[in-house]
Amino acid sequence: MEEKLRKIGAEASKALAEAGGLEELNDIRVRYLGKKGELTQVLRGMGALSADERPLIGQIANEVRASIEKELASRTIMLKDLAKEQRLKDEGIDVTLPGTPLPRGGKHPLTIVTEEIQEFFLGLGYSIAEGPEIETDYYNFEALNLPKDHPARDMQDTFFITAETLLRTQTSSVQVRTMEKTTPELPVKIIAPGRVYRRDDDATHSPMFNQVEGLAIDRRITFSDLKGTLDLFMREVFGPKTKTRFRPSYFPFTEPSAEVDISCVMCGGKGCRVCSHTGWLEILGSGMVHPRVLEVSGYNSEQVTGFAFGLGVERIAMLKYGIDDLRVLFENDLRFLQQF
Ligand code: 2NM
Repeated sequence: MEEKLRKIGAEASKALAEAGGLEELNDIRVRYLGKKGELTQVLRGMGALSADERPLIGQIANEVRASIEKELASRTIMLKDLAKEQRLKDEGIDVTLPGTPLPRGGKHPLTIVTEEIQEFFLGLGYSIAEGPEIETDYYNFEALNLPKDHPARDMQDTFFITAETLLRTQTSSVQVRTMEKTTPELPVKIIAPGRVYRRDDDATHSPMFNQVEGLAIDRRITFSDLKGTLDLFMREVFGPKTKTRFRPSYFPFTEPSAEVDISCVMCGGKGCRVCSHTGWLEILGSGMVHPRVLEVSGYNSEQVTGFAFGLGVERIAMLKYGIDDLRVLFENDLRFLQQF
């Protein structure tokens, strides 16, 4: 019996050394150590042995089992390592190969213009303020000196959602919200960029467009501050030769109000098709903030004054880049976008 055990041990050892894969190792384990395995069979026969022989054979049987288990374990580790090495070799990535080139994106002309405007005003110490596009009638109209029956509401055909909520027609609502939060602190110097909505749709009007409005409030802000700031601003956006012209106008939220024109970017003021032979282009609206707007926003209009202005980003981009149809700005045609 001892001989038989030793033989099983030797056979198992040989089989393990020759095994080429993990599956094969498992077969070997089952064949020798399994319930019906060879070693187990031999041990079953131990009942027939005499009491003297039993301990010795038992010891040998345990030795053989232990040795098979040990070899099985080390061979398993070895084959696993080998398999892993092979896998790493197969999956190897050559990091020196050139990558797949991705086409480079670019900024949309409206983003370029908006950012340029923001940079200019940040440089003058203004902050950027934002607010909701779905507004209440109060912030979009009432607080801006436009009560419900005011005829100037017709200047902005409005998308109403309910009687009291609407898509904002201007970002002035952001100015009011900011003043409410800031009062009584001074100064307030903000610009409010963002989308606004009006019921308009043709080559120069879109139902959604982008606006930037600015607001400066402090003690002793004057119309000269408005003129100086906007004159500098226009020369920054349209070049140092740009001349500005301030024309009296009307807005319900400013008094006095002024329309700002610049010398035509196409002809320099001589007169051409772009400026309808006037030499001037209408660029933005502005004015001194109406005392009522200051009061409802929490400021004492006896002690503080302010100026405000608003411009359409699409219109500026069209003039700056010579775009003659507004709609190309929203079509996302790469042939257009790649020009910027
Ligand atoms: C414009 C023209 C003139 C304006 C007024 C205000 C506020 F909130 F201070 F009253 N924000 N923006 C304003 C003034 C906007 O857009 C053509």
